[in-house]
Amino acid sequence: MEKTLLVIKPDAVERKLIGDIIQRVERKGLEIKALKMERITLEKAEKHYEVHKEKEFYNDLINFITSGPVVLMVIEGENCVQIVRQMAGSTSPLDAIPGSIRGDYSVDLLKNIVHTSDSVESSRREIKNFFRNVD
Ligand code: 3AN
Repeated sequence: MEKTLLVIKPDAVERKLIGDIIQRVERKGLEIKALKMERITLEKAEKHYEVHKEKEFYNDLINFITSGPVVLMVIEGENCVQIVRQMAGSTSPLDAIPGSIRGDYSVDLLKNIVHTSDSVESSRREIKNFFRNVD
């Protein structure tokens, strides 16, 4: 069954949005297979965002994602990669429509509440980086 990684970023944890975001996932009917809260190490953050290494915002991204605790969850369900991305909303605050998580809670391109895997392939890589016991 398809799986995806959803990360509740440090800005959302600080703003006490953990419960809201978990509730959205549950209400949608998706299965939460694993869930934990931790502060991401520099090593894991660099691995997670390796595709952005050459981008000008890379350092800001690494500093932000390691700035405080995050909540990581593995979600399972048919087509869940695409479904959870739609629930998260577009990366740009100008495109993230109200009703989506980013559309409801953020106007900031960097501090944008959640991360979600962008493909089945990257979800496998990302889940492996953070969860040892999820296949
Ligand atoms: P998404 O998280 O929507 O898949 P990506 O993978 O393109 O977006 O970017 C990863 C993260 O990098 C975004 N969630 C956002 O926090 C940050 N980011 C993307 N583009 C920019 C940018 N131009 N300036 C600052 N941060 C950015």
